[in-house]
Amino acid sequence: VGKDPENASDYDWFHAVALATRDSTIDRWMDCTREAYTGGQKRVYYLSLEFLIGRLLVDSLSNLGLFDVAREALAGLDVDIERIRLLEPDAALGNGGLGRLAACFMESMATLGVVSHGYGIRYDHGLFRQAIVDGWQHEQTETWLDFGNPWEFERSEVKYLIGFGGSVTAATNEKGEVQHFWHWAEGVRAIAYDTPIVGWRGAGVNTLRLWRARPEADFHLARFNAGDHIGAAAEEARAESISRVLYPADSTEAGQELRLRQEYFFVAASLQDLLRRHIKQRGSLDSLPEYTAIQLNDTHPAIAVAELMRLLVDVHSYEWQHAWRLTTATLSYTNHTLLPEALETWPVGLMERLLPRHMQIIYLINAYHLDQLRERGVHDAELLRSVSLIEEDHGRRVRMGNLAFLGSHSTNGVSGLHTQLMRKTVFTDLHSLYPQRINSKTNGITFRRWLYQANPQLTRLLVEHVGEEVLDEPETRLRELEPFAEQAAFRQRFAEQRLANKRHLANVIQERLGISVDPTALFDVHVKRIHEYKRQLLNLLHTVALYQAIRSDPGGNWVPRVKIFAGKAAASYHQAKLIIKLTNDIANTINADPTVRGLLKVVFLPNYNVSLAEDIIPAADLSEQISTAGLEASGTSNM
Ligand code: 26Q
Repeated sequence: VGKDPENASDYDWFHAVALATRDSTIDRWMDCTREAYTGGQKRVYYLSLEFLIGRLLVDSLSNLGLFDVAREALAGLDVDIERIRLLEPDAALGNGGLGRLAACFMESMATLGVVSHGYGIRYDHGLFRQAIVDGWQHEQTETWLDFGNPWEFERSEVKYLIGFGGSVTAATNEKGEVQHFWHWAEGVRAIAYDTPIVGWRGAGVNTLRLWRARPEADFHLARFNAGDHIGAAAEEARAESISRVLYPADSTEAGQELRLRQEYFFVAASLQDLLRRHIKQRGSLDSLPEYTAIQLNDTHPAIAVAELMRLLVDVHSYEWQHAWRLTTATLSYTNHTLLPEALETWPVGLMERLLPRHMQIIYLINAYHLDQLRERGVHDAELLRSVSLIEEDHGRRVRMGNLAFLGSHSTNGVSGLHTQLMRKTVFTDLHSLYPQRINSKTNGITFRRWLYQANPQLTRLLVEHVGEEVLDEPETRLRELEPFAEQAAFRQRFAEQRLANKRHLANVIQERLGISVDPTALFDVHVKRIHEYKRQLLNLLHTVALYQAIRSDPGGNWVPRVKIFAGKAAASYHQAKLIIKLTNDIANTINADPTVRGLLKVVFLPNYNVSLAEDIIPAADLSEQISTAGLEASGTSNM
């Protein structure tokens, strides 16, 4: 990094270690990329508006088996890796579970040797930083890129032009076929930024490709040269606003135009990119579904259905039915919620203005779909209305869930119960028409981050008792731990390890809040986005009830307990913000009351993120998973 060791700041050290680590992933990464081109493997493309990655230094070092080497090398230079690693900002390009799942899948696929690419947006600003002032949540801009991002490679040469607005014309070609031309009014450039994702023991290295929006250069320059400097700057700002900031809501707000522009922007860039790769490797798009699986992370990328149809029909001249077969055989859709307010719909008017050709294609998909049903003898008007892509009741809107379902060959829920409820509620009618389509894929987490890295002491205990193999085959080997449950010596070690994790969290609480908590108390943990259906309020009622019970019987046989809360509220979600304020007020009252004598403490740890989760979760004695039955699709912090 161009500094003498004597003058290097801790930050320089972090940067140097990160660059050295990145360097040792490159050879494997290039190998994997080359193998993917020569091999016959199917590629997985994970399209997601969110990747909630957290820090990468320890993740990469530990998966490469270089953590101890790095620690010793740094110690020889008088640098403590434990201090350095804390300087890395979290990559917080996600809101919660859905984004974290995407990040876990990327690492997991690299570990399993699945050839995969994540596609998303390189937001300048990730999820807001949460500050607590007088008990209230304040949102602060998150600036993860301020000191540069050592993990990414800017690929200036990988860029695509993405169109918006304008109009559509049709013409008959020499073969007598009608061809459509979309004359878009506004072009935005998508530039690729690649981050290598290393799998366990460096087995595979896959690519997370995030798109940044830039103005279309020539257009912009022409304006500038003509003397319209303000106009040129406005043009630039308008284009770049697309990748400026993550939408900080975890359930749908009123459909905002910028959100739709984000969705189309990254879908269009990703599809152009993966089709180009497929044609280069396989010659023609006829074999697309054989070699390509595109997974839609919720409906956020569902416009991919219409965009893939547009590319196949308008650009690659496929006949409609053939294009539809290729599209549905390539796409799959994961649903993460049944909450009616969280099901995405877009006003037809907005769609027509921003994506006129896509709106035509959606109408056509709908017409073929409804015709086909009538041919199959389905005439029930109510049923046809409910499976239509267009909602007619509250102003006409495009239903993105129905579009994603129809445009894919597989639609999955994220737990057994959630999948069953998809069949019984939101997708009943579509399910009755396509009974094979809905299936269940229970969520998981990567053991590498959430066990080996976040809980090294427990990992050591596992390795000592069932052997090193547990790290490679935890699904089968963890079973071998069972007999030790009865062994006093093992239980002693287990208890010590737990206490160490709780001491660490107690230190974090002391540092951040100035509150001292007893590490031997029961740590009762409720951490996740703040939402009424997740029922933090119910837990607060329990907290107050416990407080009153202790006050009325201070000499009772109480188990000392610390209630630990953390989580962000969407900036516009008034009720959720009020729940944060209530938590802090209850904490202040209880923590200041000498009659409870520390038998009960309440803390709200600000700015819950992946790194804080890594400190809290391994220290939980009790993990509160009390969402209203049937409303939590899966939950992953429970894992
Ligand atoms: C949509 C439109 C406009 C603005 C925001 C959104 C939006 C953004 C994020 C809607 C939903 C989300 C995130 C949802 C989410 O995180 N769901 C969680 O997914 C986890 C992984 O499957 C499950 O474990 C959780 O149960 C589910 O709540």
